[in-house]
Amino acid sequence: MKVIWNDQIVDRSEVKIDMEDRGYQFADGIYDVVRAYNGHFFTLDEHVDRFFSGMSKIDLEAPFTKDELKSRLKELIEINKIETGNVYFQITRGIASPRDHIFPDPTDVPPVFTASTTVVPRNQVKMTKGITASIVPDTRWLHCDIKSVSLLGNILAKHTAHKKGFDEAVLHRDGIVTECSSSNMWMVKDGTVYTHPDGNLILPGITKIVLLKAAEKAGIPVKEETFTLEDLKQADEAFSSSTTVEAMPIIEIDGVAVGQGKRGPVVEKLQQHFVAEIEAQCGSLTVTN
Ligand code: PSZ
Repeated sequence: MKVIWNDQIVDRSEVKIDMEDRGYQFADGIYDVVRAYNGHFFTLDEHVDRFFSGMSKIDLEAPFTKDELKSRLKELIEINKIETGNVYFQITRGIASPRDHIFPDPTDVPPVFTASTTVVPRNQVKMTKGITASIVPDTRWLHCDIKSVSLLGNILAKHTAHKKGFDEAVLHRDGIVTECSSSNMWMVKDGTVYTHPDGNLILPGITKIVLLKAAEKAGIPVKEETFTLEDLKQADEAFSSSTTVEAMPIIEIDGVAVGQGKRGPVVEKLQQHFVAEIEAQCGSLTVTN
């Protein structure tokens, strides 16, 4: 498998990451993950737009244009022959030694860009069966809209849920559900779908954008409004969304069934529309359920 390292495509073993890289020292960087189906990227423009917006939020100037980045990523999946899989890409503020909290002058210190691929099939069994989750306090910082390479708050929450035997962590601040540790969070009550509005407390998910459009097409009412842990307890359905899991039913929270304790009709309808959108962009999928 080849990877991108700045302006080269090389074997991973050839990449040299400096210990004074600000990504390593300070988590001073931005990343994104985009999915390919049938060898074609899905929502690549949206992921690249978010990546550029993240860079501008941390005052990091891109060393390439959006089009240059897109063609480089396309080149990588072609070289690695990725049909269905993920591309992880990240940029850091470069190598500045000695270590200093103050940003280096970007004319002296170029950013460091890397990208790699993994083959990941769609997990249709899980998408049908659903997953379990646990409620965990959201102790992250107040810039959750930035897809920072610092995921410590997210992975600590995931670890807390995993230790207890649950698949995902549903995060809350003072009883208000924000999102999950690596996905956006949704609930359904009386036919209406609820999800936290964009802002500094959640990541503006690309899958969320696709699902909002899918709901509109399906005639399912959506409210981008906050909901509480109490609301979630009364929900008919719950699901999470991300690039890797698409729309994933959450059938149990802390051992208590959500609604009927199985995938509900609203998320199933959204999944069908989601597949239709993938097929429109990437060609037909083999859907088994
Ligand atoms: O490999 C990784 O680190 C990935 S792949 C997808 C994610 C992480 N996460 C997406 C994510 C998230 O981390 C949080 C906190 N909220 C929402 C999402 C969903 O974003 P999209 O839909 O753009 O993947």
